Parts: sequence; C-alpha cells; structure tokens
Amino acid sequence: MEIPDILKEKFSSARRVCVLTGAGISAESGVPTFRSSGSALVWKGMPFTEISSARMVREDLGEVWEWFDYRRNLLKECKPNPGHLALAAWQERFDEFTLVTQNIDNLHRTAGSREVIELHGNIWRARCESCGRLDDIVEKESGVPICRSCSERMRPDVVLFGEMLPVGAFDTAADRATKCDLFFIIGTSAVVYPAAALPETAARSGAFLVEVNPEEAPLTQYCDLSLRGNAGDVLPLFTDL
Ligand code: BJW
Ligand code: ZN
Repeated sequence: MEIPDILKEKFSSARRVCVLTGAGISAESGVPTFRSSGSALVWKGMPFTEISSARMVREDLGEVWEWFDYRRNLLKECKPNPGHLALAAWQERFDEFTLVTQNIDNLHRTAGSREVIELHGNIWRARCESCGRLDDIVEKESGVPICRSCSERMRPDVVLFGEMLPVGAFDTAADRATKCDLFFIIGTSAVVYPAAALPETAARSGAFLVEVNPEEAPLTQYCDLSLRGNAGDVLPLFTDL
C-alpha cells in the first residue's frame, strides 16, 4: 500500500494531530477484538455486552473479576506491535499530539506513549467501590479484592456499559478533537458512545478524517480517506514521511 499524496501532504504539514484507537490496533498483538464478522465476543456463553456491564458488577462482581482475571492472563503474553510503536513515535513529531484509546490493555504505554487518554480505564488497576482508592494489579489471587483503606469491595477500574467515563477524560479528548487538523480513527468499529462521537466532533471543526481498518465501519462514510489494512502494516508507512 502507498499513502496517498493528499495524506502525505496533510501529515507533513499538520500541527495538531489526534488519534482514536480501538481493539483492532491490539489485534496483531494477539488481543481479541469485541466485534468480528458481525458476532460479539463471548465468554462462558455470555456475550461481552452482558458481562462487561454495570448490572453485572452489581449482581455478580465475582464473575466480573473472573472475566477480567482471564483477560489479564491472556494479556501477559501480549507485546506492543509495530502499530503501537509507530504511534509512540508520532508523539515526538507534532506540536500537539493526542492519543485517545478505548483499549484497557495498556499496550500504548508499554510501547512508549507517554500521554494516553484511556476512555475506558485500565485492566491492570482495581478501584474501591466505596472510597475510590486505586491499586495497580501486580499479583492477584482469585476472587474479589478488598480495599486496604476501607475494607469495602474493589472492582476492575474499567468502564462498562451503562457507566460514566473517568472524570475529565472525555472532555479533554473532545477539546483536542475540536482543535486538531488531522484525526485518525484506528482499529475501532466506532459504535460505542461517547467515544464514537469524537471523529464527528473533529470533522465538524474542520479536521481531515483518516480511517485505518481492514474492514468498513459505520463511520467510513464520514472519513476523508480510508486506508484498508492492518494497523501494524499501515502505520509504519508514515515513519519516513
Ligand atoms: C483492525 C485490525 C487490525 C481488526 N488493524 N484494525 C448514544 C447512543 C446510543 C447508545 C449510547 C449513547 N451513549 C451511551 C450509550 C450507551 C453505551 C453505548 O455506546 N452503546 C452502544 C453499543 C449502542 N455507552 C455506554 O454505556 C458508555 N457510557 C456512557 O455513555 O455513560 C453515560 C451514561 C451512563 C449511564 C446511563 C446512560 C449514559 C460506556 C461504554 C463503555 C464500553 N466499554 C467496553 C468494555 C470495556 C471493558 C472490557 O474490555 O470488557 O469497551 S465495550 C467494548 O467496546 C470496549 C471497547 O473499548 C469498545 C469499543 O470497541 P472497539 O475498540 O471499537 O472494538 P471492536 O471489536 O468493536 O472493533 C474492532 C475494529 O478493529 C473492527 O472494526 C475491525 O475491523 C478492526 N480491526 N483487526 C486495524 N489489525
Ligand atoms: Zn476503599
């Protein structure tokens, strides 16, 4: 694949660049996506929309922990791929570079990205339901961890369906989307709100919208350009521009 000339020009002259990533950027690292070929990720017979929900946290937090323990175990084997590494290099390149991710896998940080707006939290952190204490998860036994400050239950520090995003995270992302010249939508089906509203916000403010995805997504029709390929193949092509 060749980067089209118009995009080469935009990329070379852009001062403010914003990127929204989703599960697809981690696919080549071995992390499963949520929605592939029209079917939803399933665990123990439950679609992820059920287990990754506010209702499930209320009704069966033990099961929710089991689901996230299972996924953290898978992630232990996963390393950043050339797509993550290319984006880490972009932070040195522009006057302002904003990386917004819906991923909870921490692979952008492992790849060297310093400032990452994590809209949906981080799977390597636990949060107390009562006092809000945050703990990194290093070695975890099975079951529901108990808060060392107030002895209440801790939960994964991730944003599930029906839950609010971390305070300030979406506002900062929306502000950067409003101000950027170039907005990349990488490896996301962009169907989950409010994250899916960011490309539209950027476009309304005049940004050039570029999608990197091997498949079409509902947002494709609003993009100025679609690069059909895997993030790990496409993003390194920008390195020498
Ligand atoms: C590749 C590739 C390769 C493959 N290279 N690409 C407005 C309208 C309608 C509904 C709502 C609305 N506002 C809010 C809602 C409700 C809900 C929502 O959006 N529902 C829609 C699904 C209809 N939103 C919420 O509940 C949010 N909260 C909220 O709005 O709070 C306010 C509120 C509170 C209370 C009441 C009412 C309002 C929270 C959403 C949190 C979502 N969390 C999840 C789970 C996180 C924990 C976990 O991991 O289990 O986050 S859902 C899941 O989807 C996960 C992802 O971050 C998110 C997005 O998925 P993503 O990343 O796009 O992945 P896929 O699999 O969908 O796509 C992968 C793509 O990659 C594909 O396109 C592939 O082709 C591509 N690909 N290989 C590049 N190599
Ligand atoms: Zn506590």
